[in-house]
Amino acid sequence: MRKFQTLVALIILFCPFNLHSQIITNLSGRNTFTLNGKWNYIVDPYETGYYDYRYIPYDANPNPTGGFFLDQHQTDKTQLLEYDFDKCPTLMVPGDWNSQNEKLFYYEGTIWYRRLFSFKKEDPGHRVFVHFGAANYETDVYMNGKKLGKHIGGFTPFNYEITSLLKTNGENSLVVKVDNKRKREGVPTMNTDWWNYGGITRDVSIVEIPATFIIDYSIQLKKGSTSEIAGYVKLNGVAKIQKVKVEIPELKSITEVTTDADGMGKIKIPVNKIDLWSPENPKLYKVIVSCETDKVTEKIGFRTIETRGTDILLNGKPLFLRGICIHEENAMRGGRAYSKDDAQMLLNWVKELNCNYVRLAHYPHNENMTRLADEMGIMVWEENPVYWTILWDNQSTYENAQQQLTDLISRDKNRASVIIWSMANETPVSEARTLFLKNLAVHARSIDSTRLISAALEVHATKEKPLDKIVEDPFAEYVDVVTFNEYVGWYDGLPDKCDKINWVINYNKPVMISEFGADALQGLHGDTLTRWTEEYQEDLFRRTLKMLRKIPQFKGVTPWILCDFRSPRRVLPNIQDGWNRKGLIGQNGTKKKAFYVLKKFYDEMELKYK
Ligand code: GCB
Repeated sequence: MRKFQTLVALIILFCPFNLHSQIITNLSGRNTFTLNGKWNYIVDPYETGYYDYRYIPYDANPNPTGGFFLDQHQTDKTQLLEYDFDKCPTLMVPGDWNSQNEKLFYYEGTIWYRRLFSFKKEDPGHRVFVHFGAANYETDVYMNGKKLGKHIGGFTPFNYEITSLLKTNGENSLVVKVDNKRKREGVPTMNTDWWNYGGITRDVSIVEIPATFIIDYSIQLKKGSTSEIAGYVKLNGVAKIQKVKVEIPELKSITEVTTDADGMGKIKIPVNKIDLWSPENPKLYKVIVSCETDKVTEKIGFRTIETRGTDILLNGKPLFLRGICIHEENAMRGGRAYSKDDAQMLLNWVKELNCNYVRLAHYPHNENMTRLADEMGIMVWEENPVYWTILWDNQSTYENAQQQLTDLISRDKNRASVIIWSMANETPVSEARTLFLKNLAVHARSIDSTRLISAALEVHATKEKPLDKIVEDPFAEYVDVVTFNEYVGWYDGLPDKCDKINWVINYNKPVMISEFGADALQGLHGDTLTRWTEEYQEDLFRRTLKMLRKIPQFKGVTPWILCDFRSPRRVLPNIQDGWNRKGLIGQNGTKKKAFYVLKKFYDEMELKYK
């Protein structure tokens, strides 16, 4: 154990990805060419294209012969080729494979994708990258027969430089192996209560960019300050030492700094009067970041988020977070959500509930969600997929979890809407788990000191006092907001149990409830004691909200969940049929009765905190 602790501490101190991730920030501000659309695919459950018959990866063999699926064409009729992408069917990218082809509905394994494309650079001196919004879970990328790299993690972006491999006259072939097999050492691990959608689930783009370019920047108000914007600009390329300029025209602000030999320039921007971002006023400023060789523009909002005692303060003012949990799924399509339209549909419902906040459970959602949340004035909790029973003692599992968290923070650090990074969900307390989460929290703070840290914890009771619900967790010491899931009235007794609960929460910190709920099949009616009916769910919502108001530090809640969602764990015929039915909105988009109970509660809380 001690050895593991030292190891993790060393990883945190010396890991190179600790500094800044090499993902191109603000892709939408860049010159991109989409590779979305139809991709040919091969289903490869035995990974025949990856391993030879001795189960050695072709990648490990300098002269591979045999089945490696690198998109060769049959030019010599004597050559043995046992695959042919040209004759294969297609899948849409972005999109999960499960909802596109009935035969792939339950598939967990490898699929090879191939996309041909021609690309002419605007400027011959420019560099070119291929960028993936996400692919679940393990992805190997090959361009014109050469391996670009392997990415692990189903919900975060990654990119590779292809400048030297790109044919600017003629066709290029991009081959991508995506494997969504669940793994014991993975993050998440084997067991989750959501569908393990596989495939290239988010946008794929080619990015053309100057030889030395602005790869990353962080531009946010300094923690607790409304008079200083603090951050950095980072260049990538040979001309690392340059004058960098950050302009915010509406504030008449121009700040210049010279980057160092690593391409890094720290920025401090004094501001006089700034219109702060909030749900009531989701103000975004146009920010222009430029250097001698590059320029990029983005809309950024500025706000502060802090805690004081048991309060959460947005721009210095105490608030109540009126939230709802969301999975990255379009319930009506029964597949992963990925588009702007999907995000708009989900966040419109959030607004209808009169929420000012969402919990994006249980993994990083696509970027459309946080960008739209910025515009619509919805605060966001984002979560690392450290869910349930991760291998706490495994070093590579820790590294994987930390990398995913790093990449999430890197992607969304300029989103005013994002106020909380969640380290994990419902993890069983043990020494190794608490150390794992603590190290993640220390890491998150080291790369983003401006936001709050939390995790969805659990609640317990003793045999002697079953009605005393205790929230006590060694990880609570490391969070800004003590947050927990509870299911009194569903997994734990009947709804009237809510009326008898005493809360034992001895933390002088704000407290939020990250989940509560009950399953109801939309359209199924009965009395309040009949499981699966809308009336049961409605009654449970009424009683739970009343119960939670008794917690003195109660500062927010995100009931479980906005929409019904697919889960292979949910097998009850005619009720669940592969769906978790705790949504306030059914699979067909119809609102259940509990939706209106929650809305009424939020209308009241809005008035109370005006
Ligand atoms: C939980 C989990 C969530 C499940 C939910 C349920 O506590 O955090 O992922 O889907 O309960 O419906 O049981």
